[in-house]
Amino acid sequence: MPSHYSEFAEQRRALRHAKKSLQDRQADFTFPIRVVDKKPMRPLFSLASLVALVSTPTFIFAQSNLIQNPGFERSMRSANVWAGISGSGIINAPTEEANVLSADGKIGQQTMPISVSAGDLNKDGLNDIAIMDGQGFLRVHFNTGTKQEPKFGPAEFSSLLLNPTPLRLSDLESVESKEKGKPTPTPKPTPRPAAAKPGVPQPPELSPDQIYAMRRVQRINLADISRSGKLDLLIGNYGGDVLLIPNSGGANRPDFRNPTTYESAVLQKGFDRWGNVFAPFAVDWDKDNKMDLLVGEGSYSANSIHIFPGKGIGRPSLEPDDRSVLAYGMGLEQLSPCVVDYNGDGNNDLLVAERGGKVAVYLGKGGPFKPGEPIPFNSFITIDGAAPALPPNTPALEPGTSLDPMDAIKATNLLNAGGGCTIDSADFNGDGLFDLVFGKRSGRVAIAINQGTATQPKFKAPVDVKVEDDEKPMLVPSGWDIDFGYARGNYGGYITVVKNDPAAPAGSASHQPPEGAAYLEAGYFKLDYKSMPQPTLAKPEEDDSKVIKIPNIFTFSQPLTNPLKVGKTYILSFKVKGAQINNGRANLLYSGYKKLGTGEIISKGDRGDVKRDIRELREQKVESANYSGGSNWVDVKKEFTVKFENKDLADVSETQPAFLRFIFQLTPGSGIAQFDDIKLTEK
Ligand SMILES: [Ca+2]
Ligand SMILES: [Ca+2]
Ligand SMILES: [Ca+2]
Ligand SMILES: [Ca+2]
Repeated sequence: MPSHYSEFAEQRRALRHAKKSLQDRQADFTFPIRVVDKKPMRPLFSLASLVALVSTPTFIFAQSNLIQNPGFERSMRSANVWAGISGSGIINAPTEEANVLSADGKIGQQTMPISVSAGDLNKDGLNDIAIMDGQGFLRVHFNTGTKQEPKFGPAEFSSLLLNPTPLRLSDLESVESKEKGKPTPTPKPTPRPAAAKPGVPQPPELSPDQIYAMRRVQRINLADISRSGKLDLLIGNYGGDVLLIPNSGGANRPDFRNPTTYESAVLQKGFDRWGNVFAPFAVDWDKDNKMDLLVGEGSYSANSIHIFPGKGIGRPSLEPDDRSVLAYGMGLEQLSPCVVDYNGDGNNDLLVAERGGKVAVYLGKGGPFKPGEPIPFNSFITIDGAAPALPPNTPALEPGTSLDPMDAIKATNLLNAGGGCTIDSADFNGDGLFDLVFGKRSGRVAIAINQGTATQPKFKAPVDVKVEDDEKPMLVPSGWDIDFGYARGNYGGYITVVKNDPAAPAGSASHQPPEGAAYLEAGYFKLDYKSMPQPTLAKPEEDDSKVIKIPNIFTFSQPLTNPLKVGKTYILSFKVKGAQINNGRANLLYSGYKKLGTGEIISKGDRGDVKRDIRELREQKVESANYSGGSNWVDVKKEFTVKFENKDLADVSETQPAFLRFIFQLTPGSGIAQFDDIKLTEK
């Protein structure tokens, strides 16, 4: 497992959800009503930490409390996702997984690299690094160094978030909100614009889940499309859309915002898509003073670098008739292009990163681009510009020809960014030679400085980029699942454990827990950006009662390891403090379940299919405790008796495993909520 996973414990959860369909994620997020047979529950913490718990005097109380880690005494260090730095001071952004073609020819889930693009976004003469992360946040690490020596600051986020991931609640919780009179509009599929001209295929009917999946795996390129002197943003995605997001900021203060509608930013006019996992790159390839658009792909098609020759200034055209192949992948996949003059002959050359992390070189011939005349593969970049160290059985070459990429890739001394990567170039040390920057599968960014000459570039192995910052880490509570709205664009939001320790993370002045030595806190970091405007929360769409798109909702939850006993009375209690908390509630969800049939084969289906008797009874219940916070710690208590209304469940003696979720809304930027001493005990 890549090390960044442990550094992003919370994000790992968020992104595990992000890679699945909405339906799958709903199953994850919701109350586990699908549990049919009682299975032994996985322990929420290791034996070692259990022993540690036993050795503390609080164990007497912990024994009767059904909540694990009820006072947040146990926690794990986690990176602050808003700073974009791992615990070891290295740039790190969340990744995502997608279904793509693998080396063995099968479609399967793979971790996709983050996307990078380099450029001087704030016009201070130093090249900055922009990242599109796995959730679809554009974050920039501005270069705070000198012309000769780059240094990078913590991430600054733009307000762009094209594909937020909603929070799904269970049926029960939604029933509860309905009782409060909350409207439940039916979710509307996103409309597509009408076909632009006759003969253009009609828009496909896509479900919200499909639309969500298509808009993932965003790959970016910064380019001055409008020739305004500012860098605009091109985005390709999994579904094969290419979008243009104009830079709406000032000359040295870039700003990227959500377009009025997603469709208004899509460059294609029609709906037919000829590839996927698109990686756009805008450049005047043939130097005719018209910006051309290159598009790398993908997963399932021929995998090539395509070119749409420019017709003028402004929005590039992506009409299907204008597409030509600039370079064939010839077996290389997941192609990410960038353009440099590799050999210093004045003609543009093409560098293409592929799914193995190697970089293919295609040398340009110069002159106007002629459709039907793709440029040939030349070589892979080697370490130190050495001759490729090829296996002895490599076919001999005719003079003036190049190896097939599938042979050339077998050399043992190729530059490699550590598995599938994205690529861009910029001069990071002011020597006039292009350097390379990679977005990696680990969520890190690596730079390879060019140590060669204008005609013979030379690179050492790429080095992960560090960040100069003293950002304090977060502490994720063990045994709890937390959601501070990252996936919905809740900029600056956090949930962390705060310890009674002067060096503890952000929090109240006192840091004095009402119980033990730690408590849980939700709130907002002050985002002190130097080069970008403060990002703003997306306008919340109208929420379904179960599908929450509001950014500033926070949750923390835990499945209970033991069932509740029917007929017994329990007390749910906790301590809470804070300001500007809205709609705060703690929902304890439980259900009764009973099989009515025998579960044996009772008939055969039409085609001999076995049909089973699956008649069963379920009743779901929720007990809620409301809270709003205040300047002092307040005790909240809710007493309830476990019972079911359905008389047929009368002989059920215990519930299915129960689930506790705290859910609340904080005023963006200033709301704060603190929790401690959470107990669920039998009376
Ligand atoms: Ca800069
Ligand atoms: Ca051109
Ligand atoms: Ca060249
Ligand atoms: Ca350089």
